[in-house]
Amino acid sequence: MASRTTPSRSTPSRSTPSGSSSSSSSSSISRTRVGKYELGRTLGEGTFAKVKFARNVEKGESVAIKVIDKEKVLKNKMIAQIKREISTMKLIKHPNVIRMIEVMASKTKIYFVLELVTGGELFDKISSTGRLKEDEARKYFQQLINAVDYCHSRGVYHRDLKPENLLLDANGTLKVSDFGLSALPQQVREDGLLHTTCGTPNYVAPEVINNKGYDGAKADLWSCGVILFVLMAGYLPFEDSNLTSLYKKHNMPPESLFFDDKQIFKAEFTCPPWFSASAKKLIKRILDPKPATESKNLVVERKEEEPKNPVTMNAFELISTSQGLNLGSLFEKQMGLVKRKTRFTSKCSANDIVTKIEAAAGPLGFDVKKNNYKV
Ligand code: PIT
Repeated sequence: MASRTTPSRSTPSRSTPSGSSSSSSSSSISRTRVGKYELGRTLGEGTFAKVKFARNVEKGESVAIKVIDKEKVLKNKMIAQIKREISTMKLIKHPNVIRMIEVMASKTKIYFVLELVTGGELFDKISSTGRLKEDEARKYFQQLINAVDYCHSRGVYHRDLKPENLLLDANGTLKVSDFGLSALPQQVREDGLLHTTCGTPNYVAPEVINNKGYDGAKADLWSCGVILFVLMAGYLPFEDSNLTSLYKKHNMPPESLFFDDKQIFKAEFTCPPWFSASAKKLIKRILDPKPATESKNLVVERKEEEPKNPVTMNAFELISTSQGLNLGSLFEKQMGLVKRKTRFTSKCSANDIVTKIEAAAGPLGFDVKKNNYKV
């Protein structure tokens, strides 16, 4: 079932920045200024954004700036996604995740100022050398797991982990990038699961493809398993054409491709002979198409259906809902789509606030109903 071809890139490529601002080519580089940043050459390009090399002219520091076209965002109804990407990146500060320095906006563009890394993509390591030795793959895998574990501990699920989104800095340290498809706890439905199908087919867990909801942490872990396989094998564990076209072609629920013995495709793969016994064992445990099997061995955190405590917000979440710093203001004037809400904050406990609202509402003739701290 394994594909013998080198995994193909699923997103437009990024070029490796030279690191210096390259005075020799200064005449051919446009000198656009965005605030205190002078934009340089393009490091990578996607459908909705470009990542550019830039220099902070006040501090002399080099950064990467992701330039997003507002019109494309509006046309493609991606406002929520961009907001989520910003909230996510602000929450995450980890040595193995690209750091967001600041966000700016002009009339037509949104700018994410990001940590500059100059070592290219992990993907390039496999395509240039075919595959990695187990020791090297282990080093990157450990860094990846550290980053993913940290993100999960903050309630952030990446949902599009693949070698192209793993960048390397000048010292070869792995940095996870591209949180454009990431999910935050707010997206978890009442069943405690995520429901949006996203990611890149080759790296996506079976339960993400079926529409019944999935655990974001387990889905990311599946992608890590595929990444480890690809790093050490030099090819994908699951055939691309099987995954992408089979469930479309047969017009059947994707999960049946994985769970029914009689179906053409199961999540079966064979480890190449050069994998060590322990690597095989680890990958087989991670690439288990039935995450419930895994749960027998692991403690799984379940979301309470009825929250016992009122919803709490951390500083970043609070900031992202406040008018002054709300990203809605990046869009609001043009679109009038972002709803204005008035929020009050209080130092009193939730119970005190509820009691006071009850006391005030009763004499005004209101029939007060309470449910999970909503009044
Ligand atoms: C670099 C160099 C480079 C690309 C990037 C950063 C991109 C980083 C990035 C992009 C995202 C995101 C987080 C980080 O959500 O070639 O220093 O969309």
